[in-house]
Amino acid sequence: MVLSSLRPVATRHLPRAMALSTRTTVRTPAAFAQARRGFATEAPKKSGNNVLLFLGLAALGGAGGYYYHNSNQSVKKAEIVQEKTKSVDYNQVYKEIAELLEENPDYDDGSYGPVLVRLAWHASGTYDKDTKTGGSNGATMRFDPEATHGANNGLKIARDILEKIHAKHPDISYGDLWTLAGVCAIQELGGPKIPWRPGRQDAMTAEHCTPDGRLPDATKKEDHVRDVFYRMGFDDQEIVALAGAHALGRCHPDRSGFDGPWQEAPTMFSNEYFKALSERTWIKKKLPNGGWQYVDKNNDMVMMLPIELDMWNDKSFRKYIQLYAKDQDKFYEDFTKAFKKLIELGVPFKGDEKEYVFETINQ
Ligand code: HIF
Repeated sequence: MVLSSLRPVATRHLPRAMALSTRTTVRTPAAFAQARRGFATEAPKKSGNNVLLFLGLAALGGAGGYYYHNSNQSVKKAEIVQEKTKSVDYNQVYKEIAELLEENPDYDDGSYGPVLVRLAWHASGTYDKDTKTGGSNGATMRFDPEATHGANNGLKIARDILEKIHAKHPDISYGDLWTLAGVCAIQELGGPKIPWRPGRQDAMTAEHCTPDGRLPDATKKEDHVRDVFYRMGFDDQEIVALAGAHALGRCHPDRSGFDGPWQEAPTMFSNEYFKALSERTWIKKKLPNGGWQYVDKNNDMVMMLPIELDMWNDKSFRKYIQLYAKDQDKFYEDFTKAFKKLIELGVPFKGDEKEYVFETINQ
């Protein structure tokens, strides 16, 4: 998603999450296999130990309970973990995220909302439907190398602010926390209600990280957008519906190399992105770093990425851009479905999870 030649060298980062979250669950053999499949490519290195542990716990008559991988943890302690897992108050988590969105008026345009939406999408948008790897399950962006992939520049800010919430609700998985935060930000900034379900499990090691290059590169052509989103299982209409999220937030020279918001109200979710793309005159502007972007001829503070004008010039994409520019309700309806699909890609739901439709804090 970034102009690779412009990428600043990201600081290496060892997330606190690595230290904080070191357990996983073992249930029946089927659930055990499911949990393992749910993460990413290969099996963890210590799989032999895990199988032995499982057999040992099964011998204790423990199948059906939740246990630590660490064999020095007692069954009794493990049961407490199960209890705590069950007790996550997702409504409260939503409320606390909503309350922190505007806690720092000096940050960007006064809201952490957009960067939280980007975190939820980058955690999810690594999904590959063929190999069933990537996606928000596992929250692998906690680990290097994924944390330092150029496309994820700047997302440490989002991960760090959510640590405060995780510290108060340690039993929520990071994948659930990050996606819930994206939903919260969209809703609190005036977007549609996005039904959300828990069910993501934390990967424990960096070996579950996805390879670099799965997220879009804004300097490439519209076919690249198709390659990336078709790989996740989206079609053209869903891709355009998702693209409306660029009504929110801005580009940062020190993150992607691009500069500015897509329209003048970057903390308000609306169909303004589609209106801007279809109604304004976009001209090329050179950037100090040697790259270029489009800017509005009448207001060069607002921008479009090179790939977005390519999308506008693509007939199939254009008809949906025009549709959503005219019909905000239709945009909200289609965005809701597409964003829910995005954050649920590859999540090993058991099927009995409660689905939440959170109330906004000022409701
Ligand atoms: Fe973005 N996106 N995105 N994006 N994105 C940026 C910022 C945000 C692409 C590129 C960029 C989606 C798709 C694509 C958000 C949400 C979504 C930035 C700027 C770039 C370059 C990063 C920075 O400098 O801080 C490309 C090429 C995409 C494929 C078309 C999604 C649909 C629009 C999936 C999506 O939801 C949000 C929100 C931001 C703003 C982040 C901020 O910190 O303000």
